This record gives sequence, C-alpha cells and structure tokens, in this order.
Amino acid sequence: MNDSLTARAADVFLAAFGQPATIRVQAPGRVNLIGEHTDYNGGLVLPCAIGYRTVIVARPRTDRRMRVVAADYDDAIDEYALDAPIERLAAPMWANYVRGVVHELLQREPGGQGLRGMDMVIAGDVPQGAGLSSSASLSVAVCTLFSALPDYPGLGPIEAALVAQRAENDFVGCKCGNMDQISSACGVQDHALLIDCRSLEVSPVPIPAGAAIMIVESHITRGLVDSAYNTRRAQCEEAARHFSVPALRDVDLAMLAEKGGELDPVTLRRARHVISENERVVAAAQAMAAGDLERMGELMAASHASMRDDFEITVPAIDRLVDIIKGAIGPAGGVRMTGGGFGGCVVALVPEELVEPARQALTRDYRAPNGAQATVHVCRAAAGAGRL
Ligand code: GAF
Repeated sequence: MNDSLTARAADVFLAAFGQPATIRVQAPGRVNLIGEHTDYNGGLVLPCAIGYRTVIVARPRTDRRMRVVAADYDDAIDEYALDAPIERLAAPMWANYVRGVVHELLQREPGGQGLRGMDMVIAGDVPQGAGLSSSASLSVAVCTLFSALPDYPGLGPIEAALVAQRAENDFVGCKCGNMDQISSACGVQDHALLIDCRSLEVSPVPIPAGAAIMIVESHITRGLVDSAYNTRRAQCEEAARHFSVPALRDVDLAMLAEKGGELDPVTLRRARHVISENERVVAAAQAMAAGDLERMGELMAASHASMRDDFEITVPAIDRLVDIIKGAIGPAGGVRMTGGGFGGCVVALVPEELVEPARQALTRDYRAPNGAQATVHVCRAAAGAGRL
C-alpha cells in the first residue's frame, strides 16, 4: 500500500481548503486473470484487485456544494451544487466519473436529500489507459466515500459496484460490464475473485502459493469510450438474439456448433470467443484452487489466442509481449492480454523464480512502436475498497 499517496492527497487538501480532511477512503484497480468480454454477456470472470488504487480524502460540508480537486491533474478543481442538475462535461473526464456517481446517488434518494456537499481531493497510482481499471477505481472510491458518511445509508460492496457501473454506463457513456467495479469493491487479499456477472455471486479463489502476478504495460494506450468495445458488445447481443436467449451466457459450444453456422462469420467468431472463454474461466478457477499453474498456463494461452483470432482485440505489440514472456517462462505459468483490448497490459501468473528471467527477456526483446520499454509490475492480489 502506497501511503505517500494518502499523505500527498492530505497535503493538497490542506492547501486547497485550509483545514484537514476528516475521511479517507481507497478503491483499487484490478487485473483480470481470465474471462475477457464475458461480463456484459452475463458470464464469468476471474480478476483480482491490485495494490494500485485511487485515494480520496474529504471533509463533508454543511451545505450542498461540491468542490473536487484532482491532485494528479495540477490540482484542477470541479465545483458544482447538488441542488442543480448535474451536467456531463466535455472535459475533463475525471470530473465526469465523480459527477456520474453523485448523479446516480442523487437519483437513489427521494428528493435527493440524503447527500451532503463535500470538499475532496483525489489522488491515484493506477496506471491510466493501461486496462487496469483506473476509472472504475475512481467511481468505486466515490461511492465508498459517500457510504462512509454516518448520516447516509451505506451501500454494500456489490451495491456500490453497481452504482459505479451505472455512472459509467449512463453518465460517462461507456457501456462497460460490471467486472471492474465488482473487483474493486469486493477484492480479497491474496485471492482472485470468481465472479458470476449475472447472479453477482463472488467466490474468492486463493492465488497459488509461490505464484507471482506480473502485470506488463505495453505502452500502447487504449481508450474504452472511443474503442471498438461498444461494437464488440453489439455483436455479442446480435449473436444472443440469433439464439433467442437473453445473453451469450445461455449458449454452450454444442448449441454453437448446431446453430452457429447461420451466423455471419464475424459474429460467429465473436460468439465463439465468449462461449469458450466462459468455459475456460470455470476450468481456471479449478486449476487455481488445485495450485496447477501449468494448466493455468494452457488456459491463458487459449484465452489469448481466442482474443487474437476470434474476438480480434489484440494488437501486434501485445501479441509480441505475450510471446516473449511465454518464451521465458515455458509451460510453468501463463500469460495473456488483460482488459478491454487494443493495447494496455498483459498479465502473467508465474512461479516467483521466473519473474526475473521474464523481466530480462522483456528488456532484451520488447520495444513499443514508440520505442518505449515494457514496464513490469509484480503485484499481490489486494483487498477491496474501504476506509483508510
Ligand atoms: C473493460 C470493461 F470495463 C469491463 O467491463 C470488461 O468488459 C473488460 O473490458 C473486458 O473483459 O475493462
């Protein structure tokens, strides 16, 4: 845990508002071990929260004004009143994630009277645009902050995650699923989370002893709102309609083999990724529980190939990163792209002693198209959002 983040936010708070903050909360980013683009199909995912997070230090006000400072954006400030309609801004985007959650919380309150105004400072260390859910960690942190107020009815972690997701879907305009927010709200130290994104059941699965989680940044940035994410989602919904089911979660490989031939080839490939990925998540949770990193390696390799060939969300530099790491770790662990796609990070689950060989291979063999070297983070699975 990076306590200097909280200290920095507290210093900025004092300088901006002239008195100390009284509440401190945090919400982590996440890395997804397996189960990509399955969440909005009512499917299964296996992410874990990570030790990079968004911290908010705050002080409730007696009136209904909001003053929100972003310590990572030159202490820029966003000010508004809770009594006027909350508008979406053209920029900056960070302000919209806060506004979106506040807007959602106001909708939940009859007459919007439960919320008090707030002075707050936000600081974070989740790499941005890297597929590690910096935005979900911000929205979940804002929910956690309001939940911590003694006179506000607290939200449970799943409820907080769903409020954060709705803020992103309806206010910010990104049609993301619920994986990132649930991971941030419900993380368990040293465990991945098997999440059923339809029933919202969350089952912690221990990270095998002696295994390290490596997150490797490709330095190809991606933007969820602008990317082909929404197109993929629409293709999945079209495939579900073809099978006359609510979501692709309700289709298995046998059904796909029987009736999938009537789909156009692209939609068929999209559906095949989602359906096979759900099966891999179940197998991966079993492999993790059994401490079987080799099996995890096979499943992660199959997941990456499916994202590359069927869902078509990888890019050459990411495929190269995966190949380099796989070459260094051999069959003893796994590696795949993680997150929404088109850049961002790869994740590897490897015996601890293979971290250094993988790091050396990356230094030797990887350069992003702009010449940047990969950045390696070795992480532990972290606890979810809460008060500090
Ligand atoms: C992004 C989205 F926000 C998630 O909901 C999920 O769909 C993921 O991409 C792909 O698995 O992180």
